[in-house]
Amino acid sequence: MIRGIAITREVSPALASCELTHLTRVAIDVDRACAQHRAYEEVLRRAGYDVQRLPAGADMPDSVFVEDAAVVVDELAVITRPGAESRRIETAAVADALSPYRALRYVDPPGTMDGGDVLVAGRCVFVGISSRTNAAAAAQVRQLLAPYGYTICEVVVRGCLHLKSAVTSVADGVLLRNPRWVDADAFPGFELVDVDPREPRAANAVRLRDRIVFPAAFPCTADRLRARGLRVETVDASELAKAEGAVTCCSLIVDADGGSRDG
Ligand code: CIR
Repeated sequence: MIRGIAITREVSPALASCELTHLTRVAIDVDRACAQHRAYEEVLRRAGYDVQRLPAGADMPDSVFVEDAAVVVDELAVITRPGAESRRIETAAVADALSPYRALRYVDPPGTMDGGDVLVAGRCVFVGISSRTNAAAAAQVRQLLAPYGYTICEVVVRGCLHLKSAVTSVADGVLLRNPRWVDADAFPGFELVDVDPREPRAANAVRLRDRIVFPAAFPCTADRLRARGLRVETVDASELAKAEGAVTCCSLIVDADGGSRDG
C-alpha cells in the first residue's frame, strides 16, 4: 500500500564543501554517504513511501538535505527561502517536484527560512528562530497557515542549527527533545521524551505513520522511544551527520491522503 511520496535528493559530489555552523569540518566519505542515503531511502520504501529522488550537481553541496527547501502540510507546501545563500538554488527543483501534490506558496524576502526550523505537530506549527530562519518568515508562514486552523508559535533555537535538531514529533502529542536546547514551556500540552544526556544530537527522528526512523548512533535514546511503545527503525547516518544533517532533513514526506503524520 502506497502511503505517500517521499522526495529525496542525491548526495552532491561536493558534499564535503557543505555549510557548517556548530561542527568542525572533518573528512566526509561521499561514497559512504551515498550508500547510507540509499539505505535510508530503502527504509522509506519499506514503510510504504514512493521515493522520488531528485538529481543534484556539484553546485549544491547541501542539496541532500531536501527538508530545508519546503514545509509540507496537508493543504499546501511552502517553498522556503533558505537562510544560507549557497542553498537558495535548491528550491526550484523541489517546488517542481511538489507541484503535482500540493498548492505552492513561497517565503519572500526579507524572510529567510530553512524547513528544518519548522516542526508541525497536529495543528501546532513551531517555527525556530535561528541563524537560518527569521521572524519575517515566521510571520509569512502564520499568514499562510492560520486560515487552515494552524497555530504558529515561535521558539528561539540555541545550541544547535535548527529547531528540529532540538525537538521532533514522535507520536500524536509526543515530542522528543534535548532539554538543553529547548525549554518545556515552549510546548504546553505535549508529552516530552528527553534524549539520553549522553546523546545530545538524538532529538531528530522521522515520524512515519507506523514507525520512527532514527539514527543508529543513539541507542540509549532509541531504547527510551521503544520503552514509550514506539516502533523504531534505525539507519546509519554517520557521514551525513558530519555535514550537520540528521534524518528528517533527508526527505520531504507527502502523505497520499493528506494523512495525519506530523513532521
Ligand atoms: C546546512 O548547514 O545547511 C547543512 N550542512 C545541514 C542542513 C541540515 N538540515 C536540517 O537539519 N534540516
